[in-house]
Amino acid sequence: MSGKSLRDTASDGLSRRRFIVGTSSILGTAALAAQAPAARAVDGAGVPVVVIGTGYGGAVAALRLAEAGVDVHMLEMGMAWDTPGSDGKIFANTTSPDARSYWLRTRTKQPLSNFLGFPIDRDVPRHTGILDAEEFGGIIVYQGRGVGGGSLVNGGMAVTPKRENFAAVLPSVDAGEMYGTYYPRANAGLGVSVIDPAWFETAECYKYARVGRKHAQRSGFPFVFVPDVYDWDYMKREAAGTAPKSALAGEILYGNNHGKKSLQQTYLARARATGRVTVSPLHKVTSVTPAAAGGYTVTVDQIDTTGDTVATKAMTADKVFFAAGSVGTSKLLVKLRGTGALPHLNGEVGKGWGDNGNVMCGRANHLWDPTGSLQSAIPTAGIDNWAAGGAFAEVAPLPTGIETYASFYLSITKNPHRAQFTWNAAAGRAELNWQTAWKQPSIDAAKTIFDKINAKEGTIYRTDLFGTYKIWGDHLTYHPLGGAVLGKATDNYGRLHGHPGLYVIDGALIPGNTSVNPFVTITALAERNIEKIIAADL
Ligand code: FAE
Repeated sequence: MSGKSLRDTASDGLSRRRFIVGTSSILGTAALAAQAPAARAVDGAGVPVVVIGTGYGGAVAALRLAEAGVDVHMLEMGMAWDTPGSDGKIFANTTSPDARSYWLRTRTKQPLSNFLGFPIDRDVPRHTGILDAEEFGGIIVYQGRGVGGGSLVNGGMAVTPKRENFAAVLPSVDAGEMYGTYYPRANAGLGVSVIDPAWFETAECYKYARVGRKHAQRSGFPFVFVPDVYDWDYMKREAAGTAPKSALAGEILYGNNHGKKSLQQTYLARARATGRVTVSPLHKVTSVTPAAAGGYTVTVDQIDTTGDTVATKAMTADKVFFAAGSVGTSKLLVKLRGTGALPHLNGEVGKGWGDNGNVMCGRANHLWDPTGSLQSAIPTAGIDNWAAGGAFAEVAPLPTGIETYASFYLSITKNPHRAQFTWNAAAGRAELNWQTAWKQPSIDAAKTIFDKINAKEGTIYRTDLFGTYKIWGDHLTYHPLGGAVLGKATDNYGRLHGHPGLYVIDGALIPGNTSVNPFVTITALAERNIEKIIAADL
């Protein structure tokens, strides 16, 4: 294995002083020492493998490579999220966002921007918080930032798509292998399970889901339980008052302090236990380019918690895995092609990006149909109208702590539009050409469910959640997918065309839609690809 050159352009001492100055106004000095970036983690000479990003794809790659005896260095732009703040908690509550909540914003950008018509966003100190609301021209893409990627902020809904839908999304992948081997492996690795149906029937915190079921079934729609990575026994203890509350305290969007098995508790814990995996948080990769002596030079900015660069480093690695998420990987790759750092990447890089057809809406129920003031923040059920109407709607919580008489839904829909990332050399940034109007097919698909339910129930859409008199949350996605599609920008296992030793292993491989929530598919595909790569390339 080659790789020697690691150059720090700032000393650790300087980095640390600037870090402390930069953050002391935000979280209190006591919490700072422990949250200092692990700068020393990258001061070895070159490494066999660099993994960019610590979400699902990155975590799978790191674990399996380490188990195969390969040393891995993971570079993650977000924080470690392993140290409590001054309130004794690692993560902020959804109802009271603070500095920890948003990635380098001075004002929150909540997915539900309004309630009863009033704006609910508030000022927060600029900080390397956990949720990035990344704004492109026509869409806001929400992403997790930190060690664990999206697993830190997501609802944990762990859905294996129907086999026929998977085959339509990724026809070049052997579905028999996926359903026989890799989906089961991913579900086991992630710790996926289903709610106890008997408990569901009586739990106060799932009244909203039972109302959702009643309305779905009265209109003839299939209603399905959705597996999750939340520890259901823990949630029972929360409900019984014998354990600190997390899902039942409204925690989700800015992290769960208890109960949820994020990647920190599953794949990444196992990866670290091998002793072969090093993780450097607050390290943002800016370039990858062929190294003179073979392998690749990876350039990385070490940042402080205000987002300022405190050091720029270069590592060399024989192999580099892009696992920065659909947006992160796509942005990096189009930049590297556009700037000539990786000149042989093909014309497919940047293409095939989609929003998994995400669209949100709320319904106003009658006063005799309350959805409950206590709502588990972890969704557990969905309405499956994919085959007939192109929509799978999760019955989502509105954990406000008060009775809202609202039913709230995040729909995943069959939306044919695909956008492209390109490198704007003049502006020095990657851009995405998604158009807001492209959400119309998603709205139409969601209406196949909710127009019918409203007609049956004599109810109407809420118009107060996404602005004033605005029904559809059509400005955002939680599920970015594509940009380096399997079999197009890469071969059938994620090897990037044009540059041997570079791999994509995250949601960028999936062409824009999975028909359900995506992370189980991202994990299973990563399991499939890394097995082949370890066998053939290492
Ligand atoms: P991801 O998990 O995004 O990890 C990429 C990592 O790379 C991140 O930690 C980045 O900070 C890091 N990174 C990016 N750029 C760089 C760089 N230049 N240098 C260093 N590090 C970098 O990627 N999916 C479900 O299946 N079920 C759900 O219930 C669900 N709920 C969601 C709720 C919310 C609010 C959000 C935002 C997402 C949700 N998702 C859900 C989507 C899911 O989290 C997402 O598909 C996966 O996290 C994507 O996995 P990747 O490995 O592709």
